[in-house]
Amino acid sequence: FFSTDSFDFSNYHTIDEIYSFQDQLVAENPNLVSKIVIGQSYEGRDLNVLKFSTGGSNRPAIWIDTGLHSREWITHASGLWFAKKIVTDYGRDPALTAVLNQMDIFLEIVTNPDGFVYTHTSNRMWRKTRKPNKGSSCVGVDPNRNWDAGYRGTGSSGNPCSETYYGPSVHSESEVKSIVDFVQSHGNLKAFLSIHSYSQMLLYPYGYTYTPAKDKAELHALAEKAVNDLKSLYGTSYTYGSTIDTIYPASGVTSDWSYDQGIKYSYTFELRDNGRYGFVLPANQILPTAQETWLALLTIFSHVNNNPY
Ligand code: PAY
Ligand code: ZN
Repeated sequence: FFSTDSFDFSNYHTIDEIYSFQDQLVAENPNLVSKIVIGQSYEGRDLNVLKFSTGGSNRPAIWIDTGLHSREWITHASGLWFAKKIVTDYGRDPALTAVLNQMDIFLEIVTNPDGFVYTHTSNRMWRKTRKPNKGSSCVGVDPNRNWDAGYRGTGSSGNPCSETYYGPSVHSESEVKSIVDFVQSHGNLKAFLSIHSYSQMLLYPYGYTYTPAKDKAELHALAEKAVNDLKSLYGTSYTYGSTIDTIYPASGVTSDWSYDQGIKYSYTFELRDNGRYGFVLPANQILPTAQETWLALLTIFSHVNNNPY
């Protein structure tokens, strides 16, 4: 009923529009894209992951998630653009083609669907999941404090009313647990890129400790290269470093978990802007944000592909 060629990437979209886009992209590119349902959200919505693969079985793979925090709309919008970019550029862009000839890419665009619907219907600034908390009138858990990596540590809260509530138990949120199960059963992820906004940062582990990651030198050098490439398009400046040194202490975050699972290339992106518009980034910044971020992603993809471990 529509072609992804006519999809309006320069505006924000509802979950129904995003899910239709995903299905249409699969229908148009059956040899390259498929959709995997890795679980259901608390309110029962499918947790959809797009798989980009040119063959093989259980190839080394790159994971990308956007929208874990529902108010960070620029990340879902960028994820949609990345999905289309991958199918457009495969076979045309030599760097992406080389990556996809050896690796798969998994992309979860609406990683917190209940929260995302809530940002459209009730509260544009909703961050957390929508699971009720026992003994509290406050709803939701911070899905970026719920992972088994320094769980309940510094920079997370035990108060269900807090925006950084770590939840009743580790991986209590099905939006988190579904990824944990997927990643562990796949067993061959080599990069894990979690995309948030805002602050214009490229972060690597750790957030829960000042102890440097054992691969810090390599992660730092690659981050520097990625942010330089990002900046080359529109001059957007990113800072980079470990989460705890660069933004603040944060425990139970996604990329610390993936790193401690042995996925060396674990990063968190904080997209535009620096706070002028914050989470409510004007739609006219979607395309430039997605385009510049893509350059950083490609740099990381190529490095991962060229440095097997
Ligand atoms: O994953 O490295 C990480 C942790 C940092 C993020 C977090 O607090 O979960 C940073 C924030 C985010 O994207 O959620 C930054 C934004 C601006 C916020 O809400 O503070
Ligand atoms: Zn976030």
